[in-house]
Amino acid sequence: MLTLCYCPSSCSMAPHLVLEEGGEKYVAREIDCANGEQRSAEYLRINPHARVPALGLDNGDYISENIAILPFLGKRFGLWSDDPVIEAKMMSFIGWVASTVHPAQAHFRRAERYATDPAAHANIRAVGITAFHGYLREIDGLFAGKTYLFDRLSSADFYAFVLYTWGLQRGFPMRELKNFTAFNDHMRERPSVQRVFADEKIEV
Ligand SMILES: N[C@@H](CCC(=O)N[C@@H](CS)C(=O)NCC(=O)O)C(=O)O
Repeated sequence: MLTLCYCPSSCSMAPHLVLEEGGEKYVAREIDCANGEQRSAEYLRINPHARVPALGLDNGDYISENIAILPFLGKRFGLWSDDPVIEAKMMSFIGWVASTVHPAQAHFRRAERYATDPAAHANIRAVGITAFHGYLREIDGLFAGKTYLFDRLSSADFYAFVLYTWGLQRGFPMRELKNFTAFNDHMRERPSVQRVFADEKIEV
């Protein structure tokens, strides 16, 4: 059975949503990120990077990083494409989110990770906010005229959905992003999304 190590409201919500959508029985293990459990000796054996998500596999191994976990789960649950070109585009999107969009929000949420001089933090935060907002607008463009990012619902959509939720939680003017908002509103109707919001106590 699969096991997901997650922290509520974090990027691990993407695989959490995909697991719920997949419908297979799995174990959801909440890691107490607020109190540093991700840095405990026991968790470092699961993921030496001290981050969530980590996905425990049927054979007891673990994989970390959304860029590995989301395609893995997508393939397992039919939320992925067999077409090599579409697959490459899915990887392109997931890679861009993991390497660029997610770090932009770390710039405004965790400025201390990017400069030891507190005087620099306000500037790092401001740059992160502008960059993150720009990326949200870019994603809005990707949804123009589309229900999903690719030919059908995929694990990449759940990653995009997490970014919309973060946008709401962080006070960005998300309703101005018409295409992204239509996607969000449609996704919010899915029972899988409602179950994860209830489990992770998300109220936006
Ligand atoms: N590159 C990783 C990033 C994982 C990551 O930064 N996870 C955050 C939650 S969104 C985390 O574990 N934070 C705990 C901490 O920073 O100590 C991925 O895409 O999976």
